Amino acid sequence: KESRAMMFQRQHMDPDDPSNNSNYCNQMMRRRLVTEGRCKLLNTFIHEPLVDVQAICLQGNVICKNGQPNCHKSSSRMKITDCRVKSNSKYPDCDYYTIHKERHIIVACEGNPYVPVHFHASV
Ligand code: T3P
Repeated sequence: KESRAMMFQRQHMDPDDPSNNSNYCNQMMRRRLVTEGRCKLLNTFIHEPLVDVQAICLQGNVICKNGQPNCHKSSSRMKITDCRVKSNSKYPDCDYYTIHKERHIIVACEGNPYVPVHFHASV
């Protein structure tokens, strides 16, 4: 069975450099099975080494929006791509805008080892 940590990697990790292909999100959202069952409205891919993203769990502790205490904000900005669904897209033909950014990111961490399990926000 897929762990929450593995699911985070599948849905949010892409250590390759940001692509200048405007179809990046359409391809990645499908390839990583993020669009199974519905067109997910917003999903972020992180273009940094996995170890650097895992290290966020040791960085600035912040309260998550749901009140949980296990969110962490990256001390540096990270290269990310936001995939935001186009309002006219109809499942199963999920159509996305591909939007590159450099932002601090907030992830929720869990477990032992204490690793990212949820992408919370970019700020
Ligand atoms: P997950 O918990 O699988 O990581 O907040 C609901 C989902 O939206 C959550 O999925 C994360 C995702 N999300 C992003 O990927 N990027 C964002 O900037 C925000 C706000 C949410």
